[in-house]
Amino acid sequence: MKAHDGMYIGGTWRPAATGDTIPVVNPADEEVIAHVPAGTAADVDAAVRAARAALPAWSATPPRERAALIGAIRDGLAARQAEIAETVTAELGAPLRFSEAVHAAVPVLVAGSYADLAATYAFEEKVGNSTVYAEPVGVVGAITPWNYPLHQIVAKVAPALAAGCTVVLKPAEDTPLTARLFAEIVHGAGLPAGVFNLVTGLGPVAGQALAEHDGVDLVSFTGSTAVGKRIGALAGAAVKRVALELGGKSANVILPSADLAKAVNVGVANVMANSGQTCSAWTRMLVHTSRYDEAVELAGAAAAKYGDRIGPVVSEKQRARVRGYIEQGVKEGARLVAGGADAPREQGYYVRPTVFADVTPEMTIAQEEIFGPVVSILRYEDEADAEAIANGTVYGLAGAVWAGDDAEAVAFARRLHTGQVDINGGSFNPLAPFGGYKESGVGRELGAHGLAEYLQTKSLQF
Ligand code: TXE
Repeated sequence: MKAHDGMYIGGTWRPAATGDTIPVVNPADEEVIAHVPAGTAADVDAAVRAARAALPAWSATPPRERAALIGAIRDGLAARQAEIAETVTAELGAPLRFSEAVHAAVPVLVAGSYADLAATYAFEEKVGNSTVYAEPVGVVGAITPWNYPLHQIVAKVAPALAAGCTVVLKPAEDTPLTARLFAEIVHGAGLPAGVFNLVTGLGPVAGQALAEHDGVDLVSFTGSTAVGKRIGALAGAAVKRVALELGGKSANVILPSADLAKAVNVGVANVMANSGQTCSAWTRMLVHTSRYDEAVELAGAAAAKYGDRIGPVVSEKQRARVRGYIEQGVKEGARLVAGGADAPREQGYYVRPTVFADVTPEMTIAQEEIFGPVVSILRYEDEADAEAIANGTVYGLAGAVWAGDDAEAVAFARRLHTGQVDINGGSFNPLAPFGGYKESGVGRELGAHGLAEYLQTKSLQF
């Protein structure tokens, strides 16, 4: 396929109406690896029209048939995992092993879960003297970020299709090649033309046009809180459904009874994964004062072991942002125990695995999302103090609690104002709802809760 043929609208590939393109850069060596169409409002409009035209037939397709087609997408994702991993590595910079184990593998699980849910979900229910129908919301505008380029797409498109919605996807401009691969897989799965459409382009141009389009019934957005708030305001003004998955500043609370070495090592690994570009990353490590020094030593050693093994961050802009936060941390009096703002290599957007000790709750690095490989270690005096610190940011996306037994950790986790908590390590569950309290967002992704975002109910009374 020629690079400029990268948009998929109404079942066909096409360049942008203007013919303009955007370069795609490999963050590991700063080389331009491809160009994709720079879609504008005209392309978005064509895609929304295609999605509207496809909606009546798709929403009337029996759920089991929709399930079979989502299953075919799942199979396509499974068959092309190696190519997906290479593509994510090329445009995001993640180490190939991580791309294989996470970026290429998780979407297969998520697509599979929605093939199953589409077949089994109660789209019709008796409630007393009523029948309640769960009907598709309509045309979905999906706007996704670059940090988990394929997962973010599948976590929106699969439930939307399962619900009977049609979709226009605007992926992040940093990682459009994974999105194009996904569109090829959808095409190969045999979805009717117009059910899924891809418009590549810049956020303030194509993204904004999609968020503002009258023909879109629901905007599902994952990205920065700043853009999320604007999209939420637009949706509010238009009385349109919206789902927002935004930033986080999740706490990793290590209670005194926990296995400290395990909690610290897993905690550091959690932040270093994907070079810290994970909205749910446990970026604030909270340690009881009695074990604080020991934890700092363990975390410093854990980060130092990473050395050069983490990938770059996605772009020059993100590297500048992350370095700015590290410099700010030093300026505000936090103590560097590993890493720092200096460049570890001459080429590529690399940031050193960094750990800060003596971080206090009001510091910028303890409040704002850094989105880089940076752990902040905070001290607490007792459980009430830990709870206040953990809940003391505008965010509430995820977190972790470690204790000698699960029951103690669960009791503390129930006090956290956050959407998802890993108990003594936890493990990924594609059926568990994921999403934020407070400014981390509105709505949930994954599992049946994620499907419900794309449905509206109608009740008939007898
Ligand atoms: O996000 P943007 P950026 C956070 C993280 C990161 C920061 C900035 O802290 O450092 O955001 O990242 C599209 N109308 N997260 O600048 O701009 C854009 O094209 C409509 C957290 O990359 O929010 C892309 O597709 N759309 C996060 C998507 O929004 C617009 C993941 C996200 O980009 C738009 C990524 C507009 N006006 C960043 N402007 C998470 N929650 O996982 C941009 N976009």
